Amino acid sequence: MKKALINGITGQDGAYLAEFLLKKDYEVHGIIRRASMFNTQRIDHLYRDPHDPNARLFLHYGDLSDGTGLRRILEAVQPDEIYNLGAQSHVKVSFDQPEYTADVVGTGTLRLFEAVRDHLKNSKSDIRLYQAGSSEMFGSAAPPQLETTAFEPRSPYAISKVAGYWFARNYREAYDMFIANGILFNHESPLRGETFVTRKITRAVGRIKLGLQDKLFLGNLDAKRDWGFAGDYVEVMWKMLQHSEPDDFVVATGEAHSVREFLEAAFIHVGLDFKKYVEIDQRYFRPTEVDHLLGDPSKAAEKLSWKPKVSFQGLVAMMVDHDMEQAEREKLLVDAGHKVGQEGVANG
Ligand code: NAP
Ligand code: F7E
Repeated sequence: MKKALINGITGQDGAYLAEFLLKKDYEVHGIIRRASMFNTQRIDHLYRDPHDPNARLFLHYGDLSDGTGLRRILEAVQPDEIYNLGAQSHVKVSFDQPEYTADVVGTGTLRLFEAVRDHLKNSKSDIRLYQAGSSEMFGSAAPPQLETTAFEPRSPYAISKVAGYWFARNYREAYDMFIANGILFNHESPLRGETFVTRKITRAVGRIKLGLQDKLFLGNLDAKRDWGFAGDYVEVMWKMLQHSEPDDFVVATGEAHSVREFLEAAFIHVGLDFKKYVEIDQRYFRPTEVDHLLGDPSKAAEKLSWKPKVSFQGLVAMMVDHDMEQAEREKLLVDAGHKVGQEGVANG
C-alpha cells in the first residue's frame, strides 16, 4: 500500500485529494495545525478512529513554520508521495500579512524540501513531491499563460509562490529530487473558503434568496479568472507524480470569465438580478490587481492525458445549489430563534 503525506489536508484541495487517494487505496497521512477549535470539517467524513484496524487516514500536528516537526513527521510516516498544499492562500490577506505569508509559503516550502533532502540521504528511500504553484505567479503577464511564460507576480503571496517554484526547480536539479510544480489556475467548489470571491458570491446568493441577507459587498468586478473545479484538479496533482519524470505543468480550463460574469450567472441560477443586491466596497480592492488570467493547459493534456470535466456553468450551478441548501439549514435555525453568523469578514 502506497503512503501519501498531505500538507494542508484541512483545506479545499487537501480534502478532495485525500478522498481521491483513499479511493486509490493509499494510506493517507495529513498535517494539521493546532487550533483552538476543530478545523477538520472538510475531512471529518473521511476520518475513522485510528484504533479501527481499517483506518487509512492519519493526522499529525505540524506547521510549515516548524522544520523540526516536519522532520519528525517524515521519519514517522516514511511517505512515498508528499503533496505540499499548505499555505496562507489568500492574496488580499497577503498584503496585510506579507512577512507571515512569505515565511509560510516561501520559506516554509524550503523547510519542507530541506527536511525531505536529509530524509532521503538517511533513509535511501524514494519520495516524489508535488509543489502547489499558482497562476498568481504570472501576475501581469499577458494571457494566455503557459509553462514558458515569464512570471510577473503582483502580491506578497504570488512572490512567495514564485520562491517555492524556484526552490523546487533548484532542488530537482541540484539534488536529483523528484519535485513536480503544478501551476494551477483558480479552482473552486462547495468546499472553497468563504472569503474567496466565488464562494462569497454563492453563499450570498443562497442567503439573499431566502431573506437572510440584503446586500453583497464586493471589490473589482472586471478581473478575469480561469475558473475550474477543484475535484478535477486534484487528479492532475496525482498524475504529475505518476509521470516518468518531474516537470512543471499548467492546469487550467482554457476559458476565462470576469467576476461580473460569475456574479450574473450565480444570481440568474436562482432567478435574481445581481444589480439589485451588489454594492462596491473599496476595502475589497487589492493594492495591485491581477487583471486577466487565462491558462493554456495543452502540456498537461498531451503529457498527462488530463482535461477538466466540469464547465464554468456546471461549476456555478454546483456551488449555488450547495449554498442554497446551506442557506435553507440556516433559515431553519433563524426561524427557530437562533442567531447565525453574518456575511462580511474584514478582508474577504
Ligand atoms: P486553502 O483552502 O486555503 O487550504 C490551505 C491549507 O494550508 C489549509 O489546510 C491550512 O490549514 C494549511 N495551512 C495554512 N497555513 C499553514 C502553515 N503555516 N503550515 C501548514 N499548513 C498551513 O487552500 P486551497 O485552495 O486548498 O489550495 C491548496 C494549495 O494550492 C495552496 O498552497 C494554495 O496556495 C494553492 N493554490 C490554490 C489555488 C486555488 O484556486 N484554490 C490555485 C493555485 C494554487 P488550516 O485549515 O488550519 O488553515
Ligand atoms: O479573487 C476579485 C479579486 O480572492 C478573485 C487563491 O486560491 O486563486 C485564488 O486567488 C478575483 C480578484 O482569488 C472580491 O480582486 C472582487 O481579482 O477569489 P479570489 P484570487 O485572488 O484569484 C489563485 C490562483 C491562488 O493561488 C490563490 O491561493 O476577484 N474580487 N471582489 C474579490 N475577491 C475577493 N476575495 N473578495 C471580494 O469581495
